Amino acid sequence: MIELKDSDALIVVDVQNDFLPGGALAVPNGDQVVPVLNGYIERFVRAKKLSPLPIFATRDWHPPNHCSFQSQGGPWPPHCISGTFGAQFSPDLKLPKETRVISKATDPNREAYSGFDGTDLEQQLRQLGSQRLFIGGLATDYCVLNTVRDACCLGFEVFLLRDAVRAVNLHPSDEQKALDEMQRLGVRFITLHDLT
Ligand code: VGL
Ligand code: ZN
Repeated sequence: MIELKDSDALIVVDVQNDFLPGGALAVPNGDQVVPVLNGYIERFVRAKKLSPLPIFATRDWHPPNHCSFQSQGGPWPPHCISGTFGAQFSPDLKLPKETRVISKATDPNREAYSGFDGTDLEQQLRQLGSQRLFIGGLATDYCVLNTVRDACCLGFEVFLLRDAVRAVNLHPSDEQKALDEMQRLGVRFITLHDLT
């Protein structure tokens, strides 16, 4: 069992309409993470008496001419264009009003899969005194992996929400490769049942 403490933070990665069924870059079964993430959110909200423990939500927030789009020679269909419906968080994701939103990959000429890349996420976490990061969302083999990798490199203790991640699996083994790398980095895999 894991007991949450004041130096913990939750990071919900890219649970946006374009990554959900019917979206421009739908992650297979991506919608299944939403109710589970709501469970984690509830625990982080309730863990502290006055204000919730810190909850971050990252979002892919691309300009219409982003370099990752096929029209610009990149690998992906256009997705998560800032201000569009596809870039909005899932309407079923119950983010509290205190949620800190981190927008990334906003520069047309740079890809940024990690929530730390080109953002002030690390600075905010340091300011809060966060030490353990609980990370889940979409997609296991891209933005979750890169966010987890950076978090480990920056010295945070990382918990992967194993029941609240799904992979794109452009190649069928991508999910397993991502999980193997996270395991090698010393990440602990947990499920909602592990939280008291
Ligand atoms: C992502 C592909 C392209 C992700 C973002 O959030 O994992 N994947 N842009
Ligand atoms: Zn993207």
